[in-house]
Amino acid sequence: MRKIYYNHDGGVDDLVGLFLLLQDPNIELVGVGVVNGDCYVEPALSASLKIIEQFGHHQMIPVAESTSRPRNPFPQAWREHAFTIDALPILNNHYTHQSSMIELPAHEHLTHLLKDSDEPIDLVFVGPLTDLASVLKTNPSLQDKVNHLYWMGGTFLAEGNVQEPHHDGTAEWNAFWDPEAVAIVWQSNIDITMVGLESTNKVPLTNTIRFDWAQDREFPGIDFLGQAYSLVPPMAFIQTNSTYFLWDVLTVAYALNSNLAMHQTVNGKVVTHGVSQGRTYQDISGRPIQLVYDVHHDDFFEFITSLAKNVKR
Ligand code: AGV
Ligand code: CA
Repeated sequence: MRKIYYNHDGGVDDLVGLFLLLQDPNIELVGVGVVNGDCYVEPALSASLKIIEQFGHHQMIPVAESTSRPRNPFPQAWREHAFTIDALPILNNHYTHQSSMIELPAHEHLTHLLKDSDEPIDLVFVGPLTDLASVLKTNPSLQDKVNHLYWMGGTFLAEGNVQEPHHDGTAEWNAFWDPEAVAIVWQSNIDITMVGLESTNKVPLTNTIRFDWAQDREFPGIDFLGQAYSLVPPMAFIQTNSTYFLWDVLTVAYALNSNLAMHQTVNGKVVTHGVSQGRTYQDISGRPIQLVYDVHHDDFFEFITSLAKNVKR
């Protein structure tokens, strides 16, 4: 069975990504790390445990809290979404606190998982790369235990999604949170698929999608999608700084099914300091990255909807 490790930072789509990984019978989710990034980590951990217990088909999945800290923290308004997800009645009606928290920081937990595994593991990171950078700093040889890294982050477009007063707007947020971590991970020889803004820009949350999910809400998994995404604003008329895309969900879906999107190899570098910090850019001397630059939009939504229907009524 293919092994996947998931490291997320507690946003709405991070938690939906966890939910979807639990619905695929063809993979083994070997561990989860939760970073104090696009969330407050306490409710994000608690919500992760509830999602595993409620929607995890009796899988016991170890969850560890990250000790990673930002160079550039996320806006508070976004981080607060985790409190609401954790409080959703559909995550609290049966909760019995059975899921297990690991007493190690996430990067140490990941170190052990890689060391102890006979076969290489696939990593899915949908927040900053800090925990993986920490693993590689102390145990560089563990890069050989990574089969493939799928990362939601970065962009080679001129425009990123950071709008902060000390920055020029060229970076994507997960790279901006800890640019040095991107540089460290990119120095390794790990095979990297980067789900950049090129493709995630093509899967905004829209009111049509919300409406479709609402029609199917007798399926508990579809109801969960609808409730979770009710916290965030859709693409209605124009894109704003808070417009929500299915960034991490596309990353998870692509890791599970590479037919859903298109990729090409690009040589990339990252800016670690100054007004463009976190910017990823093409450079012939950069390291090869498999960039997911486009997506089969309708196939993607069909894929996640059918996974969500694996939760029994
Ligand atoms: O840059 C995308 C990353 C993804 O991992 N996150 C959200 C996803 O979890 C940061 C982010 C960018 N714009 C946002 C974000 C927004 N409008 N709301 C919340 N988070
Ligand atoms: Ca995220």
